[in-house]
Amino acid sequence: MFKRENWVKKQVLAGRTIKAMWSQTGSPTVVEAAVYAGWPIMLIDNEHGYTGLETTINLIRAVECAGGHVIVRVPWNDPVYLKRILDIGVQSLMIPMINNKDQAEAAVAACRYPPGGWRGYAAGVVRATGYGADQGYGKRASDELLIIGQIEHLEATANIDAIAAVDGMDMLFIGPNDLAGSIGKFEDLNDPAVVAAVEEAENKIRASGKMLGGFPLPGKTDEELEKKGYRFVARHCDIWLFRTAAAEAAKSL
Ligand code: 3PY
Ligand code: MG
Repeated sequence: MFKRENWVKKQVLAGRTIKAMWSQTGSPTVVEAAVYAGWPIMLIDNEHGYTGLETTINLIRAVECAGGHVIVRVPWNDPVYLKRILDIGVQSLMIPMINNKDQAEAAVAACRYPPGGWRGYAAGVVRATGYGADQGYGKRASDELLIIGQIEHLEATANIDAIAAVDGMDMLFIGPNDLAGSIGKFEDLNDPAVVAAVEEAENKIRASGKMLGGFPLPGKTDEELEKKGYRFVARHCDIWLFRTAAAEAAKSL
């Protein structure tokens, strides 16, 4: 019988560090090619990417058809959008700008069916259940969620302990660009103040016991993050890889 399990969550709970490629292009062909090229997890960026839900479904189909898995970064901590992205079958979500305990609790509640939350119900007809094929989904759905909150503001770093204490906020992912902007160092990731703010966030997240995610600051490697205890690293991005390769090829013009 149809039953969707969260492979990504299983990996991180087993102590493995996952690596994902950001998908910015909104192209099912590109994400499919990335999975075949060796990337088992695509991080579909619907915060800064420009895909709507219909395209997102087709991106997910392409990734899954090639044997891969998705994490979707939603545009914002918005219960309406969260409900819809969950209904299309996404189980691993990244949510931007989780700055305090209330925002973390609201995010988790929007993703969980009652009694744990207040996600709206249409399990009998949505893609998440195989359009009704998985009749046990409602009772199991919350356990299969991997909710990743982004720590990317000065307010958030001050509140990491309280955010991490929220049940269901499984992982905290540092966003160095927005964090830098919030401390007056916009686009200056090498500034010592930014490096220190990222380190402070890393230390607090590790001490909290919640899983840590992010991407390397300039000059750092994925391996360095793994050694620091990162369970999720997302550095490469489809459009960036294409643009870099295209610029290289253009040198011969
Ligand atoms: C940030 O750096 O602000 C992020 O959200 C990561 O893309
Ligand atoms: Mg950000």
